Amino acid sequence: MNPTLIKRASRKLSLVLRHQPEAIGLKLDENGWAGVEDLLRCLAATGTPLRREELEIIVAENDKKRFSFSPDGHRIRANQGHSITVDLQLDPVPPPAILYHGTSTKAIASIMRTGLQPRQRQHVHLSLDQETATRVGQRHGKPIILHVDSAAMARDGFQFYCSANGVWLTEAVPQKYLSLS
Ligand code: HQG
Repeated sequence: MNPTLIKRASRKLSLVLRHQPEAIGLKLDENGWAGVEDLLRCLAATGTPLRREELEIIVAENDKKRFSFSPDGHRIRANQGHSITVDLQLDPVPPPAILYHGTSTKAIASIMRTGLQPRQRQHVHLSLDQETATRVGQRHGKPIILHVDSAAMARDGFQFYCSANGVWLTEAVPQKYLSLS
């Protein structure tokens, strides 16, 4: 499959599986799943025809493993990043001692006042390493990395989740757990 087509289809999947399923007339269940047949039908009806085999390639080759099929292969969902309310049924897990959040320099003053907020998404997204956090921050401008004292947060009762594609998630990070490198 042509890499440009894969990228374009992947963007569309992110849009409809995380943010606006109604844009193609699709319905997600409460856990964020869409029926694969429904998805392909809705995509075709709105000008993005895709075959099942192509969808499988997109899911397998997606650079961040953003999507998963259900074990029986009949359903598909985004692994994280939703703005619509879905219950991914992730179990809380103990986090590594330090996690990282990449953001842009222009957001720092506000973050240091009010902590990290999920903004449009369901969770604050945290990275396991600084390289990943830098790539996340670059999407917003000049990147800057915040260190999150996740060990202290866990001791204080905050819950952490790890998505199927290895992104660490938590509800919010109060300012006192944040430091600049
Ligand atoms: C910032 C990508 C001001 C926050 C990535 C971020 C990730 C605040 C922005 C995933 C703030 C939200 C998520 C506060 C947070 N004041 N700014 N109090 N609290 N912010 O895109 O973490 O390619 O919703 O620092 O790889 O950048 O989509 O979150 O800059 O995993 O799969 O508000 O998206 O993955 O931006 O990225 P986002 P994010 P995908």
